[in-house]
Amino acid sequence: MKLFYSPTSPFVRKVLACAISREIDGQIERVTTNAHASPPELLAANPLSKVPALITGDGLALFDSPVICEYLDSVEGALPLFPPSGGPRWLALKHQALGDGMMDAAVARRGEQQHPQEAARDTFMARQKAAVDRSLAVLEADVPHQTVDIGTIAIACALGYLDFRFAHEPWRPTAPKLADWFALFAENPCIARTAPPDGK
Ligand SMILES: N[C@@H](CCC(=O)N[C@@H](CS)C(=O)NCC(=O)O)C(=O)O
Repeated sequence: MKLFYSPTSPFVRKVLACAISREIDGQIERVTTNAHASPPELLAANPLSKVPALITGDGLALFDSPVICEYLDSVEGALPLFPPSGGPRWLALKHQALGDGMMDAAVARRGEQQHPQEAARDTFMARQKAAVDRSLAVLEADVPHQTVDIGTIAIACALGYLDFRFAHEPWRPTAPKLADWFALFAENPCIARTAPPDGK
């Protein structure tokens, strides 16, 4: 399998964390890709020009991290990260949606930071920040379980991205129970081994 990859993307981290958890990361070749430059190989796999995108062993091009992660869940026989049915499934999918949404908001805000300051930009950025702050409050009020599944992986990747790109806005003082959860969860190899690079 071939993964269009960026070491700073939290969505790529989520995909790799799933692969590590399922012990199939050795089957994935990483192709470092600047999605913003829209290289033709990426566009051939993903017309949206985003990473992650995965070419499967059968040559199928898949994109959007939830789709890729669910595909990885079908490879070989390790324990699934998507619970098959019932309450555990809906909770995991809801947590995945929350983690992905936090990453969408934080990535968008980070992108806007590079542009000249103007009222419309500031309104947009404040809206993204509010979405992340509300999500942190929801998670603090109902801290996730420690089981490694698609939901807890997505939330951990979102919190890791806040630490990586918004270290100047510490979230732990207002979410201490979530901070304790993350400290323990981050010891799992799938999170420990996928930390973003220092100082970028
Ligand atoms: N919904 C997508 C989001 C992926 C995404 O936003 N990737 C960013 C990097 S973190 C990207 O490739 N951005 C390039 C662009 O928007 O042009 C997923 O879950 O995979």
